[in-house]
Amino acid sequence: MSKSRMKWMRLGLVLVLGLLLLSDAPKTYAIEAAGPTAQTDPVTQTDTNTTTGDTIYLPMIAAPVGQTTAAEPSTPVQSAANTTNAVGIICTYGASPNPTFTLTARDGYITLPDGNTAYMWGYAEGSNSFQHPGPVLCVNEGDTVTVVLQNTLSEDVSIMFPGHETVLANGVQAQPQFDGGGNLTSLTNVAVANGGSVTYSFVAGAPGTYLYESGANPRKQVSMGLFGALIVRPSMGADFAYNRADSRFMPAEEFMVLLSEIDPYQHQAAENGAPYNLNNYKPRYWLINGRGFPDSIADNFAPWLPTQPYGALARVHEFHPNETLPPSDPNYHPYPGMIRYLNVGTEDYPFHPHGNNGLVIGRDGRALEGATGQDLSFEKFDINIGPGQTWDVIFKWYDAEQYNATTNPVPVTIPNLPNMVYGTFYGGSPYLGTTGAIPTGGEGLNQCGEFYIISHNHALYQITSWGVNMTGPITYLRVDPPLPNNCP
Ligand SMILES: [Cu+2]
Repeated sequence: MSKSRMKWMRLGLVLVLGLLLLSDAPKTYAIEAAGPTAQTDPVTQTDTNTTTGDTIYLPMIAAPVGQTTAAEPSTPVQSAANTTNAVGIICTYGASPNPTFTLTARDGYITLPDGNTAYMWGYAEGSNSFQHPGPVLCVNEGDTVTVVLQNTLSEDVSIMFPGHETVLANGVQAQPQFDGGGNLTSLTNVAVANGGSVTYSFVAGAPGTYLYESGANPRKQVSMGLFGALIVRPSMGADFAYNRADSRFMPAEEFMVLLSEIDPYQHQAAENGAPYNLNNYKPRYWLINGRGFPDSIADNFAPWLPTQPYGALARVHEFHPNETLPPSDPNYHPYPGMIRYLNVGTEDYPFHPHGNNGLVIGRDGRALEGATGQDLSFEKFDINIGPGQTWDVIFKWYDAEQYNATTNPVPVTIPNLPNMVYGTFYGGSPYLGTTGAIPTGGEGLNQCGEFYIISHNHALYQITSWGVNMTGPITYLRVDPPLPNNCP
């Protein structure tokens, strides 16, 4: 990372922290107390922000997020891990090599950052209640995957598996569906309304990231929420993106950014069974993993978001600064983090992680490599994901300039307190792993001198929830200090 990039990153962090304080952020800030296996009430205190008077939650990240200090062993088959972690992708597994999933199309509601709720349709796991988005299905390359779709909704629904060939429906080749007049009604076989069922099966193909989504009236049904992510793990192991040694990543630092949008009038019409003219389609909300910021940075399974289980906070440790493998220093992480981006909306989402370039290693479920395996990955700052696309990106964060309060201080004068705007997550010191005094009234959500770096859609009109700005598709990269640290 160049010095200038680091400086821009730091400037960006300061600006963002300032913006956060200035923004009229909703009240549910925070990070759940623990994972779902140890749900305790978050600590509450009276909000010191007198403009809202609401109660806020203090962040108490207690659940482990896999702060491993050395290389994870490569596992040839999927483990049952990563189903309850507070941060990172939550996989839904079946039993390899013949995983079977039951997805039930049902309706429900989600909470949006402006306080509204939206009526949604979604794929729930088995007989579970509604969730948004659908479960993240994690399978192994070569698995024969069976997905049983059950339909409780009042119109026919279906599931497509783009990127996979030879999908069967009830044992025969899946086919587009037409009505009696020859009009296309679905791109694949359906589960009929009010209790119908269909069973899809396919062999999990090339490793990578895929969408699954309704093929029945998709401009309505996908918009209503009938979608989810499918991850195919390579035979090399669950900590590789592809069957390439250079695609290895830290399993505890694997994240999903599933981007979507909502036109509330379309959803209202669906709820009321009323007609809706798609010429009037106009999204007002944009979401990551089914949540808008600041809910997006809350833990997986945050109890106040019962239908929106997936958080989008990325939490990493420093990559080893000299990049030698195997790692010589167990206090750093030897492999990069990985983000799986998916766009299920109708327009480009130029997602933009501050602080470091990503290395794009795959798109649409295909590794970026030549015919004989040449590495065709490329570095990218703005990750511009087109509708229906998926991008696989690995990234490394390391403290390029090693700033230190005594040995290598930042080469700028820290302004006087009255001239500073403190962000909610600022720890009072610009040095990683160091905390300092924050002014009276500062909310003090920093835990151990960690950094928070914003990531967001850079189409700034999308950074809103129907006019409540600085919400929507925003999340953070949280960088913890090197181990040993005192982070919870
Ligand atoms: Cu930005």
